[in-house]
Amino acid sequence: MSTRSFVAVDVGASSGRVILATVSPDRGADGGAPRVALDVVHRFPNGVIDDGVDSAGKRVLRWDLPGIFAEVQDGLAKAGELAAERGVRVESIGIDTWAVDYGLVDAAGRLKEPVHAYRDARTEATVPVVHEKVPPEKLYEVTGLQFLPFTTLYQLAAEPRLHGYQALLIPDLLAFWLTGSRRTEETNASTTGLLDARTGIWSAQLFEELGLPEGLFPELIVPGETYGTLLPAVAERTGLPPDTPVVAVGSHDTASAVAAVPASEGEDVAYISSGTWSLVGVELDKPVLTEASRAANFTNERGVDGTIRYLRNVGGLWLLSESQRQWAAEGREASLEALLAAAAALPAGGPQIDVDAEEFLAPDGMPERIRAAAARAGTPGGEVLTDEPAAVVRCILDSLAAAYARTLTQTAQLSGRRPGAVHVVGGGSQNELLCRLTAAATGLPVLAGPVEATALGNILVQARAAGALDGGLPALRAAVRASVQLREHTAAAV
Ligand code: ADP
Ligand code: LRH
Repeated sequence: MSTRSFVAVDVGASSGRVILATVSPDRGADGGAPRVALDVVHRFPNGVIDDGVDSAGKRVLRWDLPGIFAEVQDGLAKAGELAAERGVRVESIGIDTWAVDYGLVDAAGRLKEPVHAYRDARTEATVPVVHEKVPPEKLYEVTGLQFLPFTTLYQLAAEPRLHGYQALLIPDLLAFWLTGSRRTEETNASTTGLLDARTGIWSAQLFEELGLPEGLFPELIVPGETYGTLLPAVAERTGLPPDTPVVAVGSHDTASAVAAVPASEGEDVAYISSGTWSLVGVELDKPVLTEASRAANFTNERGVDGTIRYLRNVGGLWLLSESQRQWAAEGREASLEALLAAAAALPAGGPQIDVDAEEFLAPDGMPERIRAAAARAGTPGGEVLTDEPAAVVRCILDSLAAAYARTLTQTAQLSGRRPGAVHVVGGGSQNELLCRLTAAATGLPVLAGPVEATALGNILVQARAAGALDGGLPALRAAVRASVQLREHTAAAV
């Protein structure tokens, strides 16, 4: 059987990539699972943009969506060129990005204003306003979503005007610009705080109680369905045929990453999706909506094939990348490789911080904020966190590993699942020191990889929709296992 080609557009908070993937349905002599090979044809940096202060003196942070869309089209053009060189056709395109953010689009399709980034301070004022209308206990009962101050519903409450506009989540906005079709992909819709966790559809009751216009979001679309085909201008700019479909995938990047966690069939799917955030949890088939779950701030986000991603947002490598940005600006050592080597040489048992604290959400001055938090937390031996970059890095990684261990223990208590290993996927799976510290803190074997889990999950859902492979998530995961090499870290090896 011949190979099949698909394109993944995967845009994270720190970088984006466009990937041409080859799926080989031919199971070969060993009768194994289909294999996927990825070619990253285009990479580009991403990050929040400082847009000054608003009338209340609050910092305004945005994303450059037109810039991202230009990069996406450049990537699609490169993918088309590589496919042409190989004499293959791009069968479809899938898009995933970070969650919760949206653009407001008018009837003519124009953006009301540049898109706000979720780290923007505007929701500080609106969280209490929303909770006044619907108390947090009630929100949890309906949506099963953890409290994060930047969840879409708090952002929408900051909008001076919604009538006459539709809210398009970021992957849906990119799909709209590619195809002209307006839809809301289900896994990402589940991060808005407006979807009913039990039914998987918009909660009419919450819309009413929060005074949100009906039809604010376009109709839902589930992974595997098609948004539409390329607009003529996009086909012209990218060189791809106009009949190329854009297929919905787990458009919330974490949903695509979890779909590609290389767990074996029958194994509990326990994961740390490690990038800007660390998403720590398990896959379930039903939400957990208990008061204990709410108190522990666990979320029930929707995954591919109607699964539940039962997890917590734990602080992530944002703390490290923001610190690196600061050190680079000061002319100090900022290379990841050098910092990690120096941090690995430091002794265990140093100062730790609460990586989940809201004080780390905003950009700028990260090392100083970390040192201040470490001083407040203190250590039994009275050690002080110096301003040496290596010491700060070690503090971040020790604190992340400890938070992962706490969260996995809680996951087991709240969900009743007791996984025998934890899979670390995403960019952070390359961080050997963090993987080793995680194995030591959790006492579980850590299986690291794939780095590009999100893109793999994106591709596999498209491949299945095109009939290039079949089966449920276990079949998709078998294809991941057949395609990548995992690295195992055990507590004993630390
Ligand atoms: P996002 O999708 O949120 O933008 P990624 O999954 O791309 O995040 O992960 C980005 C993070 O991965 C970086 O902040 C960095 O800390 C980590 N990372 C990337 N490359 C390496 C590497 N070679 N070694 C260790 N860590 C790495
Ligand atoms: C990770 C992620 C996470 C969300 C956050 C906004 O990229 O999508 O799952 O909570 O970004």
